[in-house]
This record gives sequence, C-alpha cells and structure tokens, in this order.
Amino acid sequence: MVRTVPACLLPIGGPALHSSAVTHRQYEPSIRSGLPVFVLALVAVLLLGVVWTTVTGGDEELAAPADTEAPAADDTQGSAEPTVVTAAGPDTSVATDDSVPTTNAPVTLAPITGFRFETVAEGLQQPTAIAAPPGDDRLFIVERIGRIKLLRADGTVADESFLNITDRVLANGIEQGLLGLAFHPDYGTNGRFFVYYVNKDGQRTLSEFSVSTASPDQANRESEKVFFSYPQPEGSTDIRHYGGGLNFGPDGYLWVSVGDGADSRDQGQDPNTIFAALLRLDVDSGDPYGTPIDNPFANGGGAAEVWAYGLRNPWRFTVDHETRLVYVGDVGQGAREEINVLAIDGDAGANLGWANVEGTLCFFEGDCDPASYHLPTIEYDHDKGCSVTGGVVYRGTAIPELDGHYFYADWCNQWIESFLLEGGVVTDERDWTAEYNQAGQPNGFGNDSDGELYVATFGGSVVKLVADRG
Ligand SMILES: [Ca+2]
Repeated sequence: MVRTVPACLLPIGGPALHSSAVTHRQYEPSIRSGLPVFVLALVAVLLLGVVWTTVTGGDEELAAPADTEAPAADDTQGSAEPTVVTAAGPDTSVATDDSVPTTNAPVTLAPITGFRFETVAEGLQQPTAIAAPPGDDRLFIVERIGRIKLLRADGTVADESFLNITDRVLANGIEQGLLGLAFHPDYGTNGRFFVYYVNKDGQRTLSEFSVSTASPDQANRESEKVFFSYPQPEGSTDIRHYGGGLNFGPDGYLWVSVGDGADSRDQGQDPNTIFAALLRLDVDSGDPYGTPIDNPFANGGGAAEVWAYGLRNPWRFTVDHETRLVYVGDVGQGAREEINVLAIDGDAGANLGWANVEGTLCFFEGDCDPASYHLPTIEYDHDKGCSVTGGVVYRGTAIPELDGHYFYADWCNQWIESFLLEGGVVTDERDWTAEYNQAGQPNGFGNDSDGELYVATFGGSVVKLVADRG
C-alpha cells in the first residue's frame, strides 16, 4: 500500500518583490531610529572593525582562532571545531550601553557534542504544516481537521485557535484536510495569509484570510476570499493526491503544490490543468489573483498559473530564499520516492515526468527516455521507505554548521536525512534517524522566522532540532 501524506511548509520571509522588511535571519537595519543613532552606530561599527581586525590579523574570514586546540573527535555529526559566527540579533542599530555595540559581534560557539529533536508542542491533531511570518516569534501549526494553533514565544500553545474553519474543511481519509499555510511577506503590516484545504464538497481550495483587527492571536474567520476551488479531476473517484503546500518565494510570489488528484494518466503530463503541478501566483495583483508574466505558459502552451508540472503528489515543498532553489518532495506510487530540486532562475516550465516515469523508472510510457524529464536529485525505493515527506532547509543561527542543509523524511519508516547541495551536487548526506528517535511519522517540516527547523508528526507533536554544545 502506498500512502501519501501531508506535510511541511515554511513561509520564511525574505527580500520579496512586493515586500519590505525582513529576511529570515534578521531584520533589515531600521532607519526609524533616525540620523543621530545611525551616526553613533556607524562609529561603533567602525571601532569594532578596528578591534576585530587587530584580533584576527585582518583575515577576511571569520575563522576559528588558530591556537585553539580542537577537541578530540567524537561520534556526533557536528564539527569539533569551535564555530565563530556573526551574531544576527534583531536589533542591529542600537548599542546596549554607552560604548559597546551589539551589532554583528562575533560569537564563538562551543563544539557540538550532539543533536536532539526536542518536543516543543504535544497534543495537536495530526499537524500538517508549520509556518511563521517574517520577524514573528510565534509558530503557527496547522491541524488537518481545519485549525491553526499558536505556539507562543513562551513555549505554550494557545488554547484558542488562531483560525478554526473545521466547519469548512473535509478531513476524510488521510490526505484531505487543511494542508497548507503561508504568510504574506508583508504580513506584519497587511495581516494577509493563505491556506490550502479540501472543502466540504471535496474541492481543493486556495483562500486568503486576514488577521483580526482585535487581536494578533486571532484570524478573522469572515475574511475568507476564495482564490480557487477545484473538484477532483473527472477521471478520479479517489480522495487522494491534493498536494497542498504553500510558500512565498524570494520573488514575492505565492507558490502552490497541487497533486494529480489520483488521475495520473490524464493530469500528470498536461500543463493545461492546475493538477499535478507547481503553481506560481501573484497575490498582489489581479482578481482574485494574477499570474506573473514570466510564468512559463503565460503566453500559451499551458495554464498561466503553472510553473512546473509532471508531479504526482508534491504535498510538501519549500523554497530556499538564499539559493532561490525549490525543493519538492513528490510521493511515488509503488516504486520510487523523490526529492526534486528546481532553480527559480532556470527551471520554469520543467516537466518532472509523472506519470510517464516514476523517479528514473518508466511508468506509463513503455519505451521511455527518463533523461528527457527533470529527474529527482534524490530518489529511494520502497525497501527504504514508502512515502516521502519533503522538508525544509536549515537557515537558523543556532547551528551555523548546518546552514543550507536540506532535511526530508520518510513517513512510513520514520527516518530523517539531510544533504547539502553544492554546485548542484549532493554532498554531506547525513542520517538523523537516531536523533529523531521515532518521534512520530513526519507529516511535515517547517522553519520559524529565525530559520530554526521543526518537524510536525502525525501523532500530534512538534519537535525542534537542537544542538548540544560543550
Ligand atoms: Ca518525477
């Protein structure tokens, strides 16, 4: 049996076309504090630079001090070298006392002695996705039944839901439900966010909501603006393969992953439908939305929304703003699970092959040419797992040793792995299964606004990747 399951998400902020504000690592330096503070900060930074240059001998790289004795290698995955990073606090312009600037102070992190996945929330109902608005210290956790719960900065889950649309959401089987959440890059000022769910008529639905004017911890249930609702394709009598991932890209557009509706023969290779595709929408123009003029089929040959096609059930994907790469986990049929990587700048219009090929194997097409499709960066067979859960890229500040590493999982076998793409080549593959320690079937991954990495489990918990240092 092949299951396809819901999972991750992460709208981390970034320099977006339509936004101001925030990257997922730090706030933009603010000019709100005015010229005197700016001048003070500038002087302080210059002074710090002189001091630092003296200390380091002028090396441009922030390397570990040369005379530091590296601790003996241990059996952890972390580097044994102390790690020097540049602190990226949210406040980059104001000194804490008369003379010492906090800006970009180099911080030496002790060597990593181990990793853990620490439980940060429990008792949730089959959480499918995790998201956070740029610069916001809360974590928003999507429950399949149709609620969004809030994990506050103090570590508690709010009793009251941020959004409760259980009366609009159909959550039968294992793949229906509230599946995706993304915050507008300017959420902090416009309060707009987007959800993807299966409605009571069984239609995959993309909607916009806005936050309540009364409380930042409450969405306005009545603010729903439906962008689209599509029933399953005609050839399907199934209630699977809805896709449902949502992410804003560094381009400021809303990316949406849509499954084939379990009508692979008709939908997989047809770019004229929104099924089996990765969509790219402009939520800041048009009614109810626009499509970017540089979408690959903007001038014909396919649906204007479609950015890539040939997917089966790409229900969890992420967009890495730093590298402008899209990582798509595509759940396979009976043979191959896939992680596909697409470059925003270069892979528009890509055909990922389904259902002519499953991974690199021929499927419907008897005498196929796999190389004619955009093939997976990672694929694995069903000896290793049965349903891939696409993940996210670690972009946090707590574990700079993992910066840029992409994490993903298998839902059935509860393993987590990661890799780093360097020049398009998979490097530094790691197995996190021991650290994950059977925490639960991984429904999805997410980042908080700092870029730290979380996993939501089918059993109802959310766990966070943390490093121990000593
Ligand atoms: Ca494929």
